[in-house]
Amino acid sequence: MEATYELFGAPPGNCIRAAIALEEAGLPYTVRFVDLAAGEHKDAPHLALNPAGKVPVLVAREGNKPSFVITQSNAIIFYVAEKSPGRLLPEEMRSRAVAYERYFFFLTDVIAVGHAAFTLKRAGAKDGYALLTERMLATLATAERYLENQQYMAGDSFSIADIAAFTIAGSVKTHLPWPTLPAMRRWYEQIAARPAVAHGLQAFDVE
Ligand SMILES: N[C@@H](CCC(=O)N[C@@H](CS)C(=O)NCC(=O)O)C(=O)O
Repeated sequence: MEATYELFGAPPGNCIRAAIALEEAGLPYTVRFVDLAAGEHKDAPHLALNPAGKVPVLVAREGNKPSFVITQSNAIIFYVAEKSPGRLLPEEMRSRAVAYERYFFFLTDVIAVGHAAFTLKRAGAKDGYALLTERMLATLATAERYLENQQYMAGDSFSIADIAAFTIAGSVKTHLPWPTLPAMRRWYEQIAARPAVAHGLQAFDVE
């Protein structure tokens, strides 16, 4: 029996990346909005799925039975990529290694730094926040070089590297020096126009 999927989540980037991956993979899934503000992620039904009390969580179902539960947005994204050969990762091994390289560049050198900056902001550490934000934006801008001679972040096909890059670029859109980033601007508009990306971005919008 073919599995169907439920993605438990909320609007922050970790969940949005997982939703875009499912959309781009074309896997059948439904969204289960978890109200973080109301503390729903700390309630017993959610803790039964993820004892860490976090989102996203992906539940695979065969019939009515959950057959598989996985947490951690990046584990979800890789699982989804493997379920949809060629759609989120190149099949050729070296091209795939480049996609990993770029994906982890955005994840560890840009997104993680952005998360650290946000934590400092919440702690009132203004100088640290400014320093890490500046570093994150400068590092993100270096991705211009990936796009000078190719259409996507990791070559000639869309990949998980584009998902990571697009969500972080979108969240700091108004702070990027776009006049100096012509290739990234072209790429950003092209990724934003993908229907699967647009659907994934709105996955956790509540009416
Ligand atoms: N490394 C985890 C981070 C998960 C995470 O921190 N999720 C946030 C939302 S983006 C969350 O559940 N926050 C609620 C909390 O920590 O109480 C992942 O990538 O899935």
